[in-house]
Amino acid sequence: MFFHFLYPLNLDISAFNVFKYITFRSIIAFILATLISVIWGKYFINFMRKKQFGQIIRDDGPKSHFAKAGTPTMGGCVIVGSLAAAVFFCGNFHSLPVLITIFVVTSFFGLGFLDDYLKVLKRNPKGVSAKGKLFWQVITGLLVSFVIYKFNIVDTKIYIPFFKNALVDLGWFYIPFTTLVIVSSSNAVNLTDGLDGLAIGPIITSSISLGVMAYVAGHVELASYLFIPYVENVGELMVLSFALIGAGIGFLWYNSYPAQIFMGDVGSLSLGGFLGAVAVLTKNEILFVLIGGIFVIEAVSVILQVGSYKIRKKRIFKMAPIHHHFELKGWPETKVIVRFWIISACLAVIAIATLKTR
Ligand code: 57M
Repeated sequence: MFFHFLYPLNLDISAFNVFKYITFRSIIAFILATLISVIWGKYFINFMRKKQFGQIIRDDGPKSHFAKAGTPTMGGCVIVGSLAAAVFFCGNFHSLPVLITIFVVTSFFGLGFLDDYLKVLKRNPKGVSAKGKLFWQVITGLLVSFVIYKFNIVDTKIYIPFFKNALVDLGWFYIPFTTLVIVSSSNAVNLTDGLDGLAIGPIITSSISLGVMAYVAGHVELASYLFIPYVENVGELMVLSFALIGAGIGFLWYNSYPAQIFMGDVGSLSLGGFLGAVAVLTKNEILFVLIGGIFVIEAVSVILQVGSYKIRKKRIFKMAPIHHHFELKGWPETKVIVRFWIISACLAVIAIATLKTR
């Protein structure tokens, strides 16, 4: 609203000219989202506790998790709600990348909410079937990827870090490729969300990286100077990324060990979709493997574990995803979490550093 209703008044009130700047609106969005999520989080937790809408703990998991039974979940409503409120005030809805990202988050929020609603409120442990979830995600991904391809919002070339020139032009194959990026990102974040703060930490570091990438990719001079693809209006995704950083920090205030709330599928699926969509729209589909490295490691650990068990009838890890492996090795939960955060922060710094190495 600031951009659409206050900035046009800058001829009468010159101070409103600041609302033109992405950086200014990003900082406001960060502050707003942090305040809203910290304040709202407290009331949401109390509400979920009063209603006894708590997490059911599976009995085949680490014994240490049994104590978590009944912890309120669906905290993703607070994260995405705070993100939405901050973007409502600070966003630029003329930006197609912004509208596309909002669509992905909304669709995956709806999927996650339905899954959590069935599991937590209706006490149906199955929730939405795995096939049903994947179908919903793939349809969303294909829709978004087709629009990106059809309206040429980004080019179909794939760029890899350190190299100035494109690796390959995928042509129409860019549609399934970008669908894969968005769907994989959503599911990888979902798998990662298995310890207190383990998912939201890398979501915050990834949002910092992607926010910086969005700003430079949407800036004609900077994009040219750094030899990165320019994408019209993609800089506005910095506002959304900074809003997510704030909403994530506010959520972490409560999700830090011992967690008072979990984000639920409503959070993990939607925020994973956010990261995947922003990675595609900023032309960082490959660099995102580095930026979201923790999510990649977690997802690959599951693929390897399931593959190994199916082929060799033997496990590689004590338990997958890999955070459980370290838990069963005797690492305290907090040590696993903070060490994964450290890796994620290092990957974010390296990713940003690749901007100056093309
Ligand atoms: C998403 N959900 C957590 C919470 C969170 C194929 C297989 C790898 C699938 C995977 C699975 O079920 N993944 C589902 C992970 C769950 O967290 C809830 O789910 C939301 C995220 N979607 O917001 O609402 C549990 O995680 C713990 N938790 C915290 N703090 C948090 O801040 O402690 C979550 C958030 C919560 C809580 O205990 O209940 C989860 O782990 O299910 N399956 C697994 O991850 C299981 N692994 C497994 O079966 N491995 C097998 C094969 C299949 C690879 C093997 O290694 O041989 C593990 N998870 C559970 N039990 N719960 C181990 C068994």
